[in-house]
Amino acid sequence: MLLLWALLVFIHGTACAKVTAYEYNITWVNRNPDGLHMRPVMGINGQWPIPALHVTKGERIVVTVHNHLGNETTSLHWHGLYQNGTAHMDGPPGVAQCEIPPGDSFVYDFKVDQPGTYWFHSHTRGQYPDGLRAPLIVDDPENPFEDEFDEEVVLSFSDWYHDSMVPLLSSFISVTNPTGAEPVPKSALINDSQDVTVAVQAGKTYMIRMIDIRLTSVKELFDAIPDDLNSNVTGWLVLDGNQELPKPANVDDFDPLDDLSIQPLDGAAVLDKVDRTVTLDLKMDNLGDGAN
Ligand SMILES: [Cu+2]
Repeated sequence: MLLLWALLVFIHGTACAKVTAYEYNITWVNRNPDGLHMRPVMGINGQWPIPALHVTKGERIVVTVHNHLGNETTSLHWHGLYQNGTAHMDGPPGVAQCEIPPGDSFVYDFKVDQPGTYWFHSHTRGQYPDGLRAPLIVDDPENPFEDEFDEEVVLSFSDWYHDSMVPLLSSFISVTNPTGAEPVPKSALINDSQDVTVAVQAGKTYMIRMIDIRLTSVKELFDAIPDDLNSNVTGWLVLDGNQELPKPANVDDFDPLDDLSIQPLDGAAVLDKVDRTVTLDLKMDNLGDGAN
């Protein structure tokens, strides 16, 4: 009997990863991240910007989500995680789970087995541009680049709307919008803010994790761009906090980077020149009811 008990403890002990539990109370909070317009945004535990979730590869996370929004259903999706064997924890309502109704809760419980830079966000309608989103950083206990940097910095980049998504979606998917013109945002944000400063020290090497959490902002996508739209946002790397910050530079045109020119750092072989081209002609057709 003692042997069986010892054996059970052994099996249990080896099968269990480190488990971290979180309680996420989702509520409306009022914020004005671009200094132009106060609006309700979706926060977690009264906080917005929502703090990044830092976990370690191999860890099991148990996130209990309480929907205290009152007027909207919700969900959380763990962007980029494969969810092998835990597809029911992936988040998309109507696909992986039911919506979490107001006043109800849902427990996300899964093992995180991929290191890297991700984010989590609501997967309900257009809810994440209403603020329900945050970086999800999975540390690698065996990071091959561990010795090559001293500290990490997480930066998220986003567009920002002054209207909530419920009215924006109903005017977007509407007979009055037959071309399916996407709503144009009002501002751009870094780390859900416009005055981000990152303290840096000379001689240190930083690994910067960059996350694109915007909804739509590709200039080419918009049918018309208002003249007063400032698509610039500036953040500062600060060496000496006693100095005044320089005025933000206004950039009218960006020099796009050809990402085919980026070389993989992990030594993976670059693919040879293409020897075969497949041409696909795609047409974006809009239906008469404005839905595309
Ligand atoms: Cu996503």
